[in-house]
Amino acid sequence: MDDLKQKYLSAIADAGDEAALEDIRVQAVGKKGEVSLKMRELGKMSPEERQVAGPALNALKDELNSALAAKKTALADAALDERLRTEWLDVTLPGRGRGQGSIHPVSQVSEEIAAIFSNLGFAVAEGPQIETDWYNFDSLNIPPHHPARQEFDTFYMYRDAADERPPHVLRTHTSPVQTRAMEKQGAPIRVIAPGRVYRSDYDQTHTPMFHQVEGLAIDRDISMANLKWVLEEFFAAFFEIDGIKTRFRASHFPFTEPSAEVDIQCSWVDGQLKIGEGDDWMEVLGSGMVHPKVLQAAGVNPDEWQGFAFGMGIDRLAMLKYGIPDLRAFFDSDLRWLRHYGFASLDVPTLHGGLSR
Ligand code: 2NL
Repeated sequence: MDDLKQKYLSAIADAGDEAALEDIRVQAVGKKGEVSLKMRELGKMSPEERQVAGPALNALKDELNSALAAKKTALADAALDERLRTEWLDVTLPGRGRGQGSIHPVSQVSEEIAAIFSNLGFAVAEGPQIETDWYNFDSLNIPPHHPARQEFDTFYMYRDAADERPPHVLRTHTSPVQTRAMEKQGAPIRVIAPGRVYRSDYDQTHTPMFHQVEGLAIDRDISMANLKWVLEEFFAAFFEIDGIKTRFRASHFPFTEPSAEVDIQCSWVDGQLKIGEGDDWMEVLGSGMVHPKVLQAAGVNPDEWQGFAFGMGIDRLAMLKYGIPDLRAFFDSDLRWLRHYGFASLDVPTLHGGLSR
């Protein structure tokens, strides 16, 4: 009986977990366990033998049961200690934050431009980015084989030889939006047309997709004096500089006559550009009085109506306003400038702590 006791006490001491301990309990003191079997043998014993073996077996059973209980408690304590050691949480760590989203600078500048012209009485018009060559060129006094069609580096849509629809292009400017607005609304009209335009060109100052805003004001007696006032109001509001000066230089566009390129006052000091001061000039837009043929093409009688139009690059304006040196930064998914210029919209934290794109 001492052998039995030693065997089970040492097995209990060595049990590594609660499952092993339960196996030992069943083997030792379970219904068909070794101790229980021995107890069943008591009936076959003589009264004298039973008197000694009975209490001894009961004592053994009690001792094993309390050893099992003690070991069970010890194992549970050890398991809890292990969890406390490994499953801790430092509640003083800083949170993950929410990754503040913000608007893309081109979208922001588009909205700023629309708000300023809205205050000047201009509506916002939109139109298709895939245009017929008639709307993109012919209606703007750029006939087939006109050299300007080459200058625009136009993307032509694929067209089957048997296709009877007119040729389509990715619009090279938003002028067709204004032709469509004149067709629909007639004169008088004051609209701006902001949006994406496409030219096959790619370097530090050109991307094949960029953003343009054009403006159009048609009435009975609109002149270039009105154009100059509107543009000076616009630049003063956009760059937040009262009395910013503009300079008009004679130029040529097929869709305007006369035409002018417009510069704004600026200075270059130690390679640093400052808008609205100094005696340098920065070219920012093209403009002019809408060509009679363009009015005619849009169904507006040029003997009755006249007006100005202008076009400028939104991306370039955003670069000037926010000091962004390379146009490609806008569209190359480069996040460095986003953070640098305070537009952190794509800075989303991930579970592994890196930056997601
Ligand atoms: C430039 C030149 C310009 C226009 C765009 C225009 C539109 C209509 C009629 C006449 Cl519907 N003109 N747009 C006029 C002059 C210049 O853009 O260099 N833009 C960046």
